[in-house]
Amino acid sequence: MTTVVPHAVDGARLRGRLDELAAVGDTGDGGVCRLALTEADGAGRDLVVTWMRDLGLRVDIDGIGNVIGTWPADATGPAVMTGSHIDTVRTGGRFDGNYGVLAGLEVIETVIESGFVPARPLAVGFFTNEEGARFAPDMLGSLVYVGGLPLEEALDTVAIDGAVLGDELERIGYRGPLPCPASPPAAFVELHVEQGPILEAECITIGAVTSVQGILWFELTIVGQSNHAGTTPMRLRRDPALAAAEIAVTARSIARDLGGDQVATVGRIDLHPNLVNVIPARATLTVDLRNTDPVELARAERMLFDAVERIAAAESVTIEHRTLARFEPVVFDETVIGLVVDAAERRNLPVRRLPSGAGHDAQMLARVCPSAMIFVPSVGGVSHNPTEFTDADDLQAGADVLLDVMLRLADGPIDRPTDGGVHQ
Ligand code: HGY
Ligand code: MN
Ligand code: MN
Repeated sequence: MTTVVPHAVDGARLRGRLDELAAVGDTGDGGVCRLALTEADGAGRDLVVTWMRDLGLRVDIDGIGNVIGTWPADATGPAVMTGSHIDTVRTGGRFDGNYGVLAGLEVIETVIESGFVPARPLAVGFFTNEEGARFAPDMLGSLVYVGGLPLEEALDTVAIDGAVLGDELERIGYRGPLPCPASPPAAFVELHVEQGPILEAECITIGAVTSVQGILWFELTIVGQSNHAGTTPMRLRRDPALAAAEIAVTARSIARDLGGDQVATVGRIDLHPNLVNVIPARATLTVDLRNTDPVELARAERMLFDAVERIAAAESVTIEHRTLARFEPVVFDETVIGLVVDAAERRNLPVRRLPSGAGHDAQMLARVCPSAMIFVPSVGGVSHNPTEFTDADDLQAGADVLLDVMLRLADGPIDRPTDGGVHQ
C-alpha cells in the first residue's frame, strides 16, 4: 500500500462530529452547557472516548479525569500531542475547546487513513475543568497533568454549587488509573478559536499564538447588616450590595486607567437574601484581572485592593477575599510558533503572531514540553456565548495547519525548552 503524507483533513467529518458533540448539553439556542463533571460533561466525554476507541487509539484516563488517546495504541515513547477541553461555561458555544479536541482526532484519523506512520506517536487529549466556571481555578486538569497542583488537593476542590471535585469525578466514572503528573509529551500544540476580534478584523486566517496573558481571579465576600428597605435611614445602612457595585465600577476604572492589554471583569455577583425589600446581609462577587504584562497586572491587583479597603471603611462593611486563580503570563516555544507560521505560509494562508487573551491548557503544557497554539477567527470576536461561530473554511484551514505542524513535530528534531516558557 503506497503511503502518502496526508495534506488535508476531512472537514465535513470534523464538522459532523462538532455538531454531534454540540447536541450533548444543547441549550436550544445554538449553544452548549457542559459544566465540568456534570452529567452532560460525562456524556460528552463518553462520546469522544467512543470515537477514540473506534479509531483504535489507546485511551488513558488519569487521576483527575484527563483523557489521552494515543496512536499507534502500542506506542511507548513521548507522543506529539494536541488537544484542549470539552467542558464549557454555562452559556458556551460549540467551538470553544471542542474544536481543538475534535480537530486533533480528525488529524489522527486522517494520518491513519493515509497509511503514513510518523516517527513519533500522535496523541489527542481533553483536560478536566479547563473553564474553571464550576471549580476554580481554570485549566485545573492540565495543571495537575504537568505537576503544577497536587492531585489530592485538586480532588478536594469545592464547586460554586458545593459539590466536591473528586466525588463528581467518581460519579461520572472518570477517575482514572493513570498517575498524575504524567510523563511529558514530546511537544504540544493546541488549536482553538481566537474568541476575540483580531483575526477577523484583519482578515487573517491563522493566528500563531506567542503567549498567554497573566490571569488573576478573586472571590470577595462582603458582610454588612441586613435590614428593612423601608425603615432604615440611609445614614444607618451598611449595604454590601452598594460595596459590590462600587467594586465593579472600580474594576472597570482600573482597566481604563492602566490601558494597554489590561482587562477586568466582575462575572459573578450573589446577594443574600437577594430579596426586593431587604438590605442584603452579604454580597459575594468575583473579579477577573488579566494583562500580558506581569508588572501591570501586579499594579492592577494593588489598585483593586486599595480600593476595596476604602470602600469597606466608607460603608462600614467587612470584605474578605480568596484567590481563585493566579497564573503568570506564559511565552510559547519559538520553534513550534515558527512551525505554525511556516505551515500557514506554505498554504498561502494569511497568518499573524498574537498573544492569547483567554487561558488555555497549552499554557500548562508549556511548563513541561515545547508548546504553542493555533488560532482561527471567531465571527464577531464572540465567545462564551451561544452565538459563538467560526466559518467552515477557517475550521478546515486550522485543522490542516494542525496536521502539518503535528507531522513536522512527529518527524523532526525537538529541543526541550529550558524554562518551559513560564515566567513565575
Ligand atoms: O477563562 C479563560 O480564559 C478560559 O476560558 N478558561
Ligand atoms: Mn477554551
Ligand atoms: Mn472558554
